[in-house]
Amino acid sequence: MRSEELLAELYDKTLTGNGPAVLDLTRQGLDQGIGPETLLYDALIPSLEEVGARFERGDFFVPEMLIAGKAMAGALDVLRPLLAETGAATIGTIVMGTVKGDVHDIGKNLVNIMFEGAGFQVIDLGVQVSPEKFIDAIKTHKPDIVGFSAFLTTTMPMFKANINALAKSGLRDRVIVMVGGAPVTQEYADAVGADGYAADASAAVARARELLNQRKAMASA
Ligand code: B12
Repeated sequence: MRSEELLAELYDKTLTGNGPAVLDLTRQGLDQGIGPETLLYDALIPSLEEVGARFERGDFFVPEMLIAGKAMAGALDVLRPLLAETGAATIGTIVMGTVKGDVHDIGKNLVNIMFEGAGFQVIDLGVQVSPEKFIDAIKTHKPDIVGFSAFLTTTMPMFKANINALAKSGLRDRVIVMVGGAPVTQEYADAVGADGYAADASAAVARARELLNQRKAMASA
């Protein structure tokens, strides 16, 4: 199969939530030399965006979203070691979680993979993470960064709730707060008082590096 055909097929099979075919095509794509980023950004992610658009129009329902999400997650398992392939020394620690009330984890998992690939130690708290659980993890692991992921407009306010909880525990200045997720914008991140926002996993790593360097420069000034 030509690369374009394979990517189109991967897009279609993700859209229809055909997990086994998505796995096959992902492996086949890698075998014939298509890069993991290409499979991700030119087929899998656009397909999930279309799933979301169809859900919004009322053409798809929750079960369709669920099977498409599962198919994508299967492909991510195959791509994970390739995306995270690096010998980089640990450059920082990040505690990551999807906020309370929200179960979307594909975007967060992708961010984690890219952070691991860039040499971060990632402590993933999973989904539906309460402010208390974030606080406990920050006390235990003393990360450089904490990342909050939200995919629903109704759960985005948890960013502020988490930041308030950090302030209340006296931890706000000890950790860099990054936020993200499909509906999140730079304006929203600024409004809730986060230190950093990024629209995708690669940008998240770049922004994290910037923020860490800024902090180091401030500490040595
Ligand atoms: C798959 C999916 C599901 C699956 C989730 C499976 C899973 N394990 O994650 C299931 C079926 C469970 C689901 C459920 C629901 N969903 Co849903 N879902 C989706 C869908 C189609 C894809 C999401 C996804 O994984 N995208 C792929 C990833 C890679 O997305 P991404 O944004 O590119 O991710 C990047 C960035 O966001 C960023 N990022 C992410 N996190 C972080 C964190 C940090 C710190 C940083 C810096 C960056 C960052 O980096 C990521 C990687 O590059 C979206 C549609 C969409 N357009 O997002 C709807 C969508 C998010 N869901 C939606 C809805 C409404 C729901 C439900 C309420 C439906 C219902 N009636 O029950 C429930 C809510 C359940 C809950 N309590 O959380 C709406 C939200 C609307 C809104 N404005 O709030 C969407 C937008 C669909 C739509 N267009 O209407 N969903």
